[in-house]
Amino acid sequence: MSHTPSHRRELARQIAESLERAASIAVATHVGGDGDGWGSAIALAHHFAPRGTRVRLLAASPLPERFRFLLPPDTEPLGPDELGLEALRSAEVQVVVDASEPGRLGDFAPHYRPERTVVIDHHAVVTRRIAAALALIDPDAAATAELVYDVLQATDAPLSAEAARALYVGLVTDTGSFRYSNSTPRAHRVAAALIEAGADPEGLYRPLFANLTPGELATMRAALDSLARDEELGLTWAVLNAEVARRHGALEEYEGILEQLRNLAGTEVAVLVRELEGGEAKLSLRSTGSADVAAVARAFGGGGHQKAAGATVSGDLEGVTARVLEACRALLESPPERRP
Ligand SMILES: [Mn+2]
Repeated sequence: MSHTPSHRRELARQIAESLERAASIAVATHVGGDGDGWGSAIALAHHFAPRGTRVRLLAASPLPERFRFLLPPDTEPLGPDELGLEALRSAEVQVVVDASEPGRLGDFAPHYRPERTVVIDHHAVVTRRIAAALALIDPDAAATAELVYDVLQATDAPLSAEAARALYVGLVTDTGSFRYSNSTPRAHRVAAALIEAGADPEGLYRPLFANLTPGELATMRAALDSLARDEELGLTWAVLNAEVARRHGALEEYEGILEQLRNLAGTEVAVLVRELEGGEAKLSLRSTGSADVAAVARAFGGGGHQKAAGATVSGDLEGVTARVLEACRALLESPPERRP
């Protein structure tokens, strides 16, 4: 096991107590849930359901196929339909993982009751916070999975292999397989404890990372065909129109494309703009250095971290691309000390 940092201990204990006391809990992550959000949510289900707690997983947007193998048997996350909303409204404790802002909760947002809400997250909160009775929010944590690990350590039940696997998926995806700057000594210590509890890094690698379909590879090729760059500024971008994504089958995860853009030598900021149905486009921004791409995302109504951020913008692909490139150029042209 790895010891919980002292500044988190009291809150982790209070959250553990509140979850242990509850007869029913509903757990949700943000819209567009990733490995950390789903891994954290599913780990809570694995930990508390066997002890008689009624645990419902909520899907503000569908669970990506590649995380489905983590689910407990006979568990299906509930979308924001009548059944899902009722599960949330009736839960004694309403848990949100990997999100702190109400805008991230999708159609479930209006149904949270602050006195029953628990938030566990590692994002720096920039807009409004979700009102909650208990909130363990620590941007120093490598992943929300690290904080959920701390909460589970504060319960009186040992960590199961299933919960450990789900948390390991959260850590490995949010740290870019332990390569990003959040790959802290603590992240590695928690990973070690999760492996000791039964997480198998090689066994998890294949379903997570080695599961591309031919259509997804073709989509990736189409995106890379559009690759363009401003060498002087270190700005690299690619676009993906909706027609290509439709033809080849949309990727559940665009991280692979972004990784190639980011890996191109000299890239400071990488941008992927993809056209959505209905006159919108999704921006994904990555920074390899000190440029704060979250500032650009916020200017387009989105958010994220300094090194990884995104936004959904209305407008056609060309117009949105031109606007985001202009914002990225302005960011890269500002002297580093004046960057937000
Ligand atoms: Mn996360």
